Amino acid sequence: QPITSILYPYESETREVKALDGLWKFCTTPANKPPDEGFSDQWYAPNDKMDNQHCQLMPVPASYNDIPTDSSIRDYVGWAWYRKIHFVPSRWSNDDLKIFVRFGSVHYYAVVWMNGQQIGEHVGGHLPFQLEVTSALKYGSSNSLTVAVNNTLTNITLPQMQIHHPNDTSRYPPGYITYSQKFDFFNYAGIHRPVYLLALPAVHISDINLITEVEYEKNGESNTTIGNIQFLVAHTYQGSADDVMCDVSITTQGGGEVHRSITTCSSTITIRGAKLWWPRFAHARPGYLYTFEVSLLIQGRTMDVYRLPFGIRSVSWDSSVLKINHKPVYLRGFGMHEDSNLRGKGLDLVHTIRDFELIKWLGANALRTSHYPYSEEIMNMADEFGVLVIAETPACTIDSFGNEILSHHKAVLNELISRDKNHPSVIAWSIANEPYSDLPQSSSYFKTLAKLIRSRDTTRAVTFVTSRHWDNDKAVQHMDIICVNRYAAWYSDSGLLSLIERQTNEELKSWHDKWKRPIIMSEYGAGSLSGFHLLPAAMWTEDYQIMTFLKHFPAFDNLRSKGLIAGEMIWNFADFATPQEYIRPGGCMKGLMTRDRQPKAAAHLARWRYWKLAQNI
Ligand code: GCB
Repeated sequence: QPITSILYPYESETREVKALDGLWKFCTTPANKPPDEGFSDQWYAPNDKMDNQHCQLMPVPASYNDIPTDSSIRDYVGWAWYRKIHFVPSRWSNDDLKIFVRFGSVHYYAVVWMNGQQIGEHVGGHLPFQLEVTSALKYGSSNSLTVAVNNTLTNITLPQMQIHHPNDTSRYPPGYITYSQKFDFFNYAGIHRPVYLLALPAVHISDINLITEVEYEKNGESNTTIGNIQFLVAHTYQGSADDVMCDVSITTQGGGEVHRSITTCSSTITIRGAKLWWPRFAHARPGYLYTFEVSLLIQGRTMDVYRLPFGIRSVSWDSSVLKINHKPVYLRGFGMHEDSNLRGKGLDLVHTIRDFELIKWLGANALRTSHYPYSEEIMNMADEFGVLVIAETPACTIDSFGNEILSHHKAVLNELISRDKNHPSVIAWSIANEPYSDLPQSSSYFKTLAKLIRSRDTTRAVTFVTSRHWDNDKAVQHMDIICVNRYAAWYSDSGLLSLIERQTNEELKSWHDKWKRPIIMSEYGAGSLSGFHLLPAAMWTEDYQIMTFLKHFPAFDNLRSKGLIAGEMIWNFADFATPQEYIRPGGCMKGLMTRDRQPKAAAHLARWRYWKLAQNI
């Protein structure tokens, strides 16, 4: 795995960024060829061996699955090849620069060549990686970037998938392969997030770690808010540590400087009268962001400049509630998916902004990045909008806890924390969604991962999302907060709406009584087909989805009044694609929004609820 100190690719006076997004050449491996044909036939070679006969144009970023009209591409499993011809300016041929290619994410395995030279690979479909290409480039000339992408999931990938080789030739042709997945979303594939070339100073800032803490100081009648910002700036300078200093400033949104110092690159800054970052509708304007600007000085000379937006806030919790800036906050939100029509899981800024407009419209203050890390652009929006985020790994429904999956899970967590550690919006790390945490071996597995997270970050809560029974879950004991998914009157007691209130009260109280930790209802809901109505309400109608919510709300109010619940999150923000299954009419229909982001009737009810909760924080 490449090094994962992965600062967002902002430009500055010392950093140039060139987007390689747009149309790329794309080919899958023909069905009559061996799966590794592209490797043996050297499709990565600069003389463009990607056969024009079966190649086509493909937009980047996007999933490739839903764009062509051919089901063999929608359902393709194996190596797919992407190629981009691009120009590199001659001014980049400079000993003082290093050039990198940076991928926001490629699902799932990626092998990368520049001008026929393999420059690296990456495993895992949801996190960025950056590879150095300085010596592989042709400057002042055109260059050929090739990426081979493989979406095959197995028992040791996250998420996991089972591959079957049925040998019953009365039903399947010889060599036939089928796949079964436990996770409930379509395994979209391709280059999902932006691709950039970065020209960085040879000696550059490689990482920044900011930790903020908040204090209130009483001065007679008034309170002064104090923000402490502990920072660590990492760099690539190899010489003596005595040569290195950092010129650090902190500026407000209006551009005013509230701090400036030339210091060692690891220090603490105190801001009296700090404006805090708050979640939406908490105590003041949500999402206040300062800019942390740092110039790396080597023997007094500026080598690199980087500006990082950040918020001053603290996260804490007691045995029943979460606190931001030492004040209780009740989560009202949902689980989401990166999913949209035609684009699949490809980043689409139209959708990103629309989703945050809808989050604002709904009066929500929290989301979970179910069931994998979302794009950096979405995380940046959560910071801006004051949305609290439970950041989740792609470990959805894992059922085996061996060493191989553990070591990949560790790598993913390390990459996730490296990427998202500076986001004020992130309040908790979710190790997994609905693992088989009733199995005894899950205990040491989750204990190990919780320890890893705490060794890297003690400022946020550690959790995972359980669907097990409160009395037989073996892994929640290692968590700071407990997230529970439960589908009363849907997956259990289907159609029996009258049982919801009792079951929700009993269930969540039992979790709290046993563990005395903040409990979040992280999923509940019902599927509804937009426009389908029946009275009395029946499953799959919009009426039933509304009734499901209406029956949960009194239980939540009761539990909340007794300090037994710290948040409620609807499943799901919007309808999303799943594999073809007889229990799903074309996708998971539990969205408040349709897949094209228009409200279903239940969205108006959720909006009424969330605005009401927002008013009596
Ligand atoms: C769950 C899963 C989620 C599914 C949902 C459903 O428990 O966490 O990924 O989409 O149920 O609708 O089945």
